[in-house]
Amino acid sequence: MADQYTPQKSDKFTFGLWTVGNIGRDPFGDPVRPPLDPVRSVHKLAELGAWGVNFHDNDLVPFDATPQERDRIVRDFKRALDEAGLVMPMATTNLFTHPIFKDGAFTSSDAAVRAFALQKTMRAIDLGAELGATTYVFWGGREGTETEAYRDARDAIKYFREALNFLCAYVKDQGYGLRFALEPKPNEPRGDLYLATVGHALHFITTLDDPEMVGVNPEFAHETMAGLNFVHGVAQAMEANKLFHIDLNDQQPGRYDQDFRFASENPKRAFFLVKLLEDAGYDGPRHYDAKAYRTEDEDGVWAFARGCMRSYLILKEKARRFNQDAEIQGLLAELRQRDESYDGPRAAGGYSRDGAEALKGRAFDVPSLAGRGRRYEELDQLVMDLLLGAR
Ligand code: GCO
Ligand code: MN
Ligand code: MN
Repeated sequence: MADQYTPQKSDKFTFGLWTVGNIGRDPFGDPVRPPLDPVRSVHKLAELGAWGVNFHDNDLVPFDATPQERDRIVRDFKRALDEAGLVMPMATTNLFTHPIFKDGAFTSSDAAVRAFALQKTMRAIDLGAELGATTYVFWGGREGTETEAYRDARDAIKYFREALNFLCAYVKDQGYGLRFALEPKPNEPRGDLYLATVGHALHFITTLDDPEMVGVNPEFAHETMAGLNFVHGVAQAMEANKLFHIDLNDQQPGRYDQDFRFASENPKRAFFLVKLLEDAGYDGPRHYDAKAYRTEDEDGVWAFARGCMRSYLILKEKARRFNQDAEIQGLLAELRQRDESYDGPRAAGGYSRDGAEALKGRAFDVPSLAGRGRRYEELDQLVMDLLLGAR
């Protein structure tokens, strides 16, 4: 039944082929669902209101496909995209499934493996560009360690940098209009991964030959696994103009890599995320990197995909109501008025010797400043009322 939370293409929802196509294999159990034909996923996602799909090279073209097989698969897939009216805004490389990548790809200690990873990535970039991708994601799946006994982590970072500099140059040389987005993750599948958080990645980008070309693709589950606040990670990326893409899902801290349906575990944090994205006018894809519970059959997969988009749209509506709610806005205005009532020297105007002297000499009513409550209990309960449907 269509209602106001039925997704439209203009909502820019995208799914990875590997997400709806997840067959439910885990370290303890065999697949529970048969593989989904990518062409079927495209048609089904279009029917549900998604805007696009993304893939790893090998989600579409098997690792050992011949050039003829590759061309046939890509032709059929392109036709499906056209028929369904879906776009393919992001592409990426599988640098983690094949045993050759067991000790990493770009950061492998073996120079031949590093070179092979570059070759595979250039071919995958060609494929992505052919299908119209504008963002290319780098998730360092196996870029990490279980032991520090051999590879010096400083060398790993250097290898990573060499690879990205090489690939940025490749993309420019080919004239592809692609930007790169690094996806941090703290652990899984390796014991520890390099570029573990958004913060690590943001700094690393500043050390590249062409930092303008590279941003981040933060994932809800990844910062949450590390016990971090995902909203803060996204905000810092945005503030640095580096939010090139985003992976939405859900996760409980301290658990295995869950990739749950968006907002299913932490709806309040998801609300603040959606509010941040919408208030800031983020106009990139709302990409789901999540999977249906292993208990599900194919119908369950589509219920999962619908749920991801529906929850986003419900939270978007809640954010709109937050911004229009007279009581909430009244409280915010009162707080802001008080916060801005200080009239005197401060950091905002920048440093001057006179300003510094004036500030050093200024008398503050410390007990009164320290004593006044912030009213966040009231404010947060208004948010809870809103989220729980009581206002
Ligand atoms: C994970 C990652 C991946 C990447 C994907 C795109 O935890 O497995 O999130 O799903 O997002 O490889 O690069
Ligand atoms: Mn993930
Ligand atoms: Mn991801």
